[in-house]
Amino acid sequence: SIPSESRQVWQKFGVKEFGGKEEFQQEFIRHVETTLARSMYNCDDLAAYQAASQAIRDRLIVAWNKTQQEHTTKDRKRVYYLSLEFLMGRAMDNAMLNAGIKDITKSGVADLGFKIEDLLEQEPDAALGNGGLGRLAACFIDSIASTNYPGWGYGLRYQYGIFKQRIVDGYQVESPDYWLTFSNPWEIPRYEIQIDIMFYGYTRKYTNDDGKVVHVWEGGEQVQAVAYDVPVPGYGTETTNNLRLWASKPTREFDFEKFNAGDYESSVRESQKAETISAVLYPNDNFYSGKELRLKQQYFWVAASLNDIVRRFKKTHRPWKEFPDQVAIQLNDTHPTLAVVELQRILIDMEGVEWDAAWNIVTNTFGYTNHTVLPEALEKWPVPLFTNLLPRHMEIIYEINLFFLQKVEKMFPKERDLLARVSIIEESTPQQVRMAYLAIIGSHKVNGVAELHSELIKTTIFKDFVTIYGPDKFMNVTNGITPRRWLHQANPKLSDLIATKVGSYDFLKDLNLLKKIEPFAHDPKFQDEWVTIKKFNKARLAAHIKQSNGFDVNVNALFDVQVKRIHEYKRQQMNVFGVIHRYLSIKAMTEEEKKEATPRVCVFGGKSAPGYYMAKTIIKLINAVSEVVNADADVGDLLKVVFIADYNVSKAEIIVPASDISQHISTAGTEASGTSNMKFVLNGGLILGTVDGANIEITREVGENNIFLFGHLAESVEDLRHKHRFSDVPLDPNLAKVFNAIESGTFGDPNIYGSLISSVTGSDYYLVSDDFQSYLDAQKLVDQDFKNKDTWVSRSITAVANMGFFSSDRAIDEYAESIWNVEPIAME
Ligand code: GL7
Repeated sequence: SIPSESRQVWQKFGVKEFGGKEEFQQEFIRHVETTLARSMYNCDDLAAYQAASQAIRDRLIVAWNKTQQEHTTKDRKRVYYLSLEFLMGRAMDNAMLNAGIKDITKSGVADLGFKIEDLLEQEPDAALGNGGLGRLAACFIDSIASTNYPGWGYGLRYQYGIFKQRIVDGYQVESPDYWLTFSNPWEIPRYEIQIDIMFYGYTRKYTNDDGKVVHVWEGGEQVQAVAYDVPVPGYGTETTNNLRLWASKPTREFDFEKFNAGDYESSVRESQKAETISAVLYPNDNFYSGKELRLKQQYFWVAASLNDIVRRFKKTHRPWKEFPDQVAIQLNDTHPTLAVVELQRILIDMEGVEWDAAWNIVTNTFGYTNHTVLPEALEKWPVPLFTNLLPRHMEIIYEINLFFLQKVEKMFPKERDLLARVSIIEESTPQQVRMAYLAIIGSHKVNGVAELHSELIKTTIFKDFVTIYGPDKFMNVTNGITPRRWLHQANPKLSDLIATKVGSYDFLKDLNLLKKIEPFAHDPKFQDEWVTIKKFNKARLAAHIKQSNGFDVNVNALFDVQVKRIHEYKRQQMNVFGVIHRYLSIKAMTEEEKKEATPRVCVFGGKSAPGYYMAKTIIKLINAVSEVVNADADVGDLLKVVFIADYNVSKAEIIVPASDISQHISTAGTEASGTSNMKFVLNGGLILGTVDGANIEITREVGENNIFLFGHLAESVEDLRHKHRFSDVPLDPNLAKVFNAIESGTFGDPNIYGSLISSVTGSDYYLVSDDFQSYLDAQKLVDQDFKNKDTWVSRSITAVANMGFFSSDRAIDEYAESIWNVEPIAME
């Protein structure tokens, strides 16, 4: 360490956070001229973005260092959020806002000849996630920092995030998202933090001098994990936490022997193979595909993270049994479940802890969040593949399973079937490792993400585990969203208006303060301002549509939005069938009737998994309908259909504030929570939705009058499906008309849509026909109610006023209190 006489020099010149505008400008120019080696003669928007972000980054790093020092000195329990996805979007605006330097930067760059908005546009999205699950992780780490909890995220530094989507001839076309083309100012490479990770090989055991059986895992392939740290600044606090992302690289650059023997190509092959581990994000949402590379990613990430966590713990020289007092680890879905096994392995094989003591530590450390009940999304790994890749882990899983089943057998000696049902190993050919069961057995708490969902997991997929562990192990933490990004950044004008009534921006830290606008729900002046802002946001989206899709939409029309991953269970097909029904109705209207109709702009957006045929067909149909409807002179402004390509976080920030109605219309019981539903309502849009996921709690908070609900309830779904399987259920007559139009070629070659139609006329697993009439009725009500501008705006204001519960700060407080047992550390 530095000798005390030298420390004065350090302290004298220690980097300080820049205070005012001029200091920012000085830093900006320094980065243009040195970091970028440019000057005012060749500084374009991109270079200006890079220089500004470097200046902001420096500031974040100062706060980051302080926070980490403080947390280490205070030596209190930390939480680690393990997620294979962090759908962060852009960082710059958020960094400025949270660090409280937005005004300085804005006017600072303006003096230098730039517009802050243009600079922000230069940043590529960090799209290291698929959809809701990944965005939830991003909101959560924002909240963990903003509420001063000592917490880190751990993830993978994919070189390619979620693919880019283009629409060609109505079809989705994917291309790689190489988001690291220009160096990424928001990460700090930690080349010195390198961890060796092993795969394959074999295990053996021997008895040591003390007569103890020792297990070793050796041989096999080795790669290195290198850390990249992303500072996560809290809002209105100095706390700046860390998101550590791992990248894979070869242990040796290349094979010298092969190289010297003249075999250059194969000498570099090994090193390229190592790099593929963290190269690309798997593009599936709510769908599991059992690829070996995916399991490799999971182990690579989990092993590197645990190595890091354990190393940090060992520095405190505490006994192992205190590990759970210092460390809480949250498993974001089953993707990191191997961490349970890896920690047990470290403790028993490397640290010499006895099995039972080790297992106690493990189960007290982990919490598991389940995010879906869809069977096709539940991870199961074939035992042969698993054994080959991770032989020692497979042995430990057998042991965990054995002890668990022995316990169950003792508790329920007569129930033979129960053992097979709850075994971690599914007795299929080949056998499979059920990751969700392993996660439950290895954790002290299991939570769902909205009330209905948390009830459903207890009564369906995890029912037997409730019998075994009792109900207390299972709980609910309803999801939330960060109001910083999803209100203040996405909708600055609304945030400003709200602040005039709340008296400050404190609602961005305590969202329940939104209640203070409720008394103004019927105030004409406030209503006017509210409506003006919605119009402004609609115009902003209209401009975007003009630019990306090339046509105009009427900003006075009702903006009806469904943007989310394309999935049969989310039922975009029902939406587009509804649009066709609307189109046919308009075609049949008299001129008089047309005058009475409510004009609509139907906006769709979302990606399909590249291998998901049905979802791709839905995209094609939306685009085909768009082409026909938008070109039909009979329709005019009454209906426009828009598919916005490449929906991502940045586009959501433009789309969400512009909705009058947004659709969250999953078959009841299938959408665990949904989080965009919360974003839309927080921005003054009303929901058209089913009684599913967080829609239910949103209804409770905002009141039944301020939401449009329809459709069958979750409790009826099984019966309805049964009816479809065992009897002839007639097709809904309005849907039949829609299918006739498609089949008669109104939207091009009908053969394209054959499977889409027969999925409904056949088993109708997602109950599109069953819910269709109810959906149309709800839509009709929306049309009528939208005409009454006064009531509409008061409903919008009332809804926003009651959204306080859906802040991710509240969700994080609940996790901290009832699962992690961690406390905030205020910075001194
Ligand atoms: C999801 C759910 O589908 C979604 O309803 C939920 O809001 C989200 C976050 O909890 O998790 N589960 C899942 O596997 N994905 C989700 O988005 C991909």
